Amino acid sequence: MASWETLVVGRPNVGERERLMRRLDGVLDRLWLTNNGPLVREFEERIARVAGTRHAVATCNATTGIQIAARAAGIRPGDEVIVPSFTWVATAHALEWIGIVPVFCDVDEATANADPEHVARLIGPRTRGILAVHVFGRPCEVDELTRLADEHGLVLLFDAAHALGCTYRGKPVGGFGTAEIFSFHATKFVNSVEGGVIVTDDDAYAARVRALRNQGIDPAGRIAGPGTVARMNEFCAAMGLTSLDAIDTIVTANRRNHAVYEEHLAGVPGVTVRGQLPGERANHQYLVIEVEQARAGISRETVLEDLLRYDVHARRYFSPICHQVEPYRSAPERHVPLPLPRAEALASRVLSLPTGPTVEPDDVAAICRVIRDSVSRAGRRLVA
Ligand code: T4K
Repeated sequence: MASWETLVVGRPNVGERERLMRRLDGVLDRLWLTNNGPLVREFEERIARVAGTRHAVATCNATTGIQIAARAAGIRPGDEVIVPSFTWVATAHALEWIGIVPVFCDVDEATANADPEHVARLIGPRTRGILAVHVFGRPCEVDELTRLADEHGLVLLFDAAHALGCTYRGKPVGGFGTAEIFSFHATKFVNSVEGGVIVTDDDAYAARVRALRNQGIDPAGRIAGPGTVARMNEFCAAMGLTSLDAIDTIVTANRRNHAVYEEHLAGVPGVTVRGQLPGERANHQYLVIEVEQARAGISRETVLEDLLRYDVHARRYFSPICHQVEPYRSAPERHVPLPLPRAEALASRVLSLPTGPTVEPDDVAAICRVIRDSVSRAGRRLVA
């Protein structure tokens, strides 16, 4: 059983430490630290293989990756892009920071993903794109969103921060829309400390992305226009490769933990474990439960506090959601033209619990006992 200090959502998966050290030694021997070094190129090649795409371009993080992906697709300041509110705020902030206006859509509570019908209702004269999110690694309604984007001439991007290694209709996430963006932040199941990767099948687009990432310098070494500095460095790539080497072990542990959570929380009133898309490959990196207060007799906040008493560090992914925080909350006319009741309801119920290779089935059983006890205490209070 793991020590309680490891029962924390977002514990990084380092992989085999000796491999990491060997890679870091190589970086120091070569004295090639950044600017498209050999480890970054290797990382890009390997991510392109996982995603099944022709190109993968590594960035310093996914947030900057989203910005570059949007700019390379021709989305300009003042343009509107439809984004689900139920996501990490980085999805929206990435756009807002460069003057693109996120307009929030509601989600399907079952999938936690953008509801295409709601997206369709939001398309207006200033809409230039859709940035959908594969929330918790569960692929969103790719076909319907693609159809909508084609019909209205919109750019379609996917924030795939959670979805490395997942599939939609048997095809790896990565090859949909104009581009998809993965995150390799320390808290992701495969991590490069900080990092992102933009994947695409479009050669010309990939060349633009590469230039924008590196001060606008094109593959021929000419300055083709303005760009930013969003390169991944060799130290981050060393971690990314080492963590990626362990991907199968990590996913196996995540899948096992998911099954153990389901087994131990079965029958707890008002508590459900969110599932993945049947028949598709999933990475199970987020273990998310929903606490329905009316049936459980306690709120999600009480469960969170009870877990913390036992040093179990759960997280409210995602709550508050984008349109409930600034600057969006104070400008509903700009960002929230329609009510988002389903995203709000979902946000009030979700709680992410610890998983990953450092979390053993015994730990999961212990965490579930705490939840079960919280709910049954609430039940006894109701009866008394
Ligand atoms: N799109 C989506 C859908 C995303 O979820 C994210 C990021 C992005 C875009 C943007 O990707 P990046 O630009 O970051 O590549 C965390 C992550 O910081 C954030 O990257 C992630 N989503 C989000 C869902 O979770 P916080 O504020 O909860 O992070 P923090 O630092 O409080 O840590 C979370 C947990 O992880 C804690 O329990 C402590 C643990 N932890 C964290 C770090 C950094 C560790 O044990 N070790 C560590 O080194 O946002």
